[in-house]
Amino acid sequence: MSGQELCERLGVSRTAVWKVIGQLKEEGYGIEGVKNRGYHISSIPDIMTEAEIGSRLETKVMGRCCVCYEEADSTNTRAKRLADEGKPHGTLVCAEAQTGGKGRRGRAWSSPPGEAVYMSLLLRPPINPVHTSMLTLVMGLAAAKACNEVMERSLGDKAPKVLVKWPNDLVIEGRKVAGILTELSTEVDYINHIVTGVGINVNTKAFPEEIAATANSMYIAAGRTFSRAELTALCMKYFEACYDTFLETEDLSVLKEEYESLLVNKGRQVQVLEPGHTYTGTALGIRESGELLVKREDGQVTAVYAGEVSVRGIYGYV
Ligand code: BT5
Repeated sequence: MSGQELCERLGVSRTAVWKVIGQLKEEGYGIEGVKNRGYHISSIPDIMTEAEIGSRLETKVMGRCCVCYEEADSTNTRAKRLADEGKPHGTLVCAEAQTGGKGRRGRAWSSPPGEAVYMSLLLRPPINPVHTSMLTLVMGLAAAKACNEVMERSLGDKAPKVLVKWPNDLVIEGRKVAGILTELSTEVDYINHIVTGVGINVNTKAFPEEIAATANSMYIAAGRTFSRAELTALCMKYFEACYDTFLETEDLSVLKEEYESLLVNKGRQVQVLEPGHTYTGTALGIRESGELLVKREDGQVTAVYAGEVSVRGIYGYV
C-alpha cells in the first residue's frame, strides 16, 4: 500500500506513518518499503499484543478489553488488580513472560518469555460462589478445543490430541501441556470477581529439569510452531460459547458430554489423594455439578470435589 494511501485512510501525516512503520519493525514485523510503490508486510511476528490478539477475536465480550504486558509477576495477580480498578467482565490479561507464575496451592508455573501463552480472564458472573469451581472445567474444555483446532488446521487427522485431566490440566500423550488456576474474590454470598488463568506450553522447545519428564508442548508433540495470538483468540471464542451455555443452567448438564469425550481420566484407574487417606478406583466421568465420579474397588461410587487425583500412567503414577 502506498504511503499516500495510508495517510489518507488513517488521516495522519507522512511522518506519522513513517514513525509507526519504524515501531512495527522494532516489534518484529517484516516491512519492506519500495520506492514509488509503498509498503509491504512480508512477515508477522509471533507476539502477544493487543493488536495481534484483538484483530483475531470473534467474540462479543471475552477479550474485548485486553491488556498485554511484556513481563508480569503473574497475569492472575495483574487481573485481580485490574478488577479492583474497575475493568469490565471479560477483560483478558496476557504476558510474554511471568516472573512469579502461579500454580495451585503455592506451586510455581514455569513461565519463560516468548514461547507460551500466559493469560487470565476476569469474570464477574451472576452465579452462586459455590459454583465457581465449575468455571475451571469450562475453561479447560474451551482451551482444549482451541488447542485441538489450531493443531488440526495445520496437521489434519495426524494432529496430536489434547485431552483434559480433571480438574485443571490439559495433556498431550499423558504429559502436561497446560494448567488452569481459578481464583475467587467473594463476599459471603456475592462474587466480586473471578480470575481464571491459563498457561499453555505452545512453542516451548525444552523444559527445566524438574518438569522435563512430565511436561509437554504443542511444538514438541506436533513438530511445528503455532501462532500464540491465534490460539488465544480461539480460546476466547470457545470460552464465550461454553460460558454462555454454562450460565443458562449454572451447571455442566449441557457441556458434560463434550467434556467427557475429552476426559483423559475416564474409564481409567485413578488414585484420589484426600487429606488423611488415599484410595484408588475407576473414574466414570463427571457430575453435572463438576465433581469427578470414582467407582471404588468395593463398588461404591464417590464424587470427588477437588484436590489431587492422579491417573494411572500419567505423570509417573503406575
Ligand atoms: C496449575 O497448577 O497447573 C495451574 C497453572 C496456571 C498457570 C497460569 S499462567 C497464567 C496465569 N497466571 C498465573 O500466575 N497462573 C496462571 P498445579 O496443578 O498446581 O500445577 C503446578 C505444577 O505443574 C508444578 O508444581 C510443576 O510440577 C508443573 N509445572 C510447572 N510449570 C509447568 C509448565 N510450564 N508446564 C507443565 N508443567 C508445569
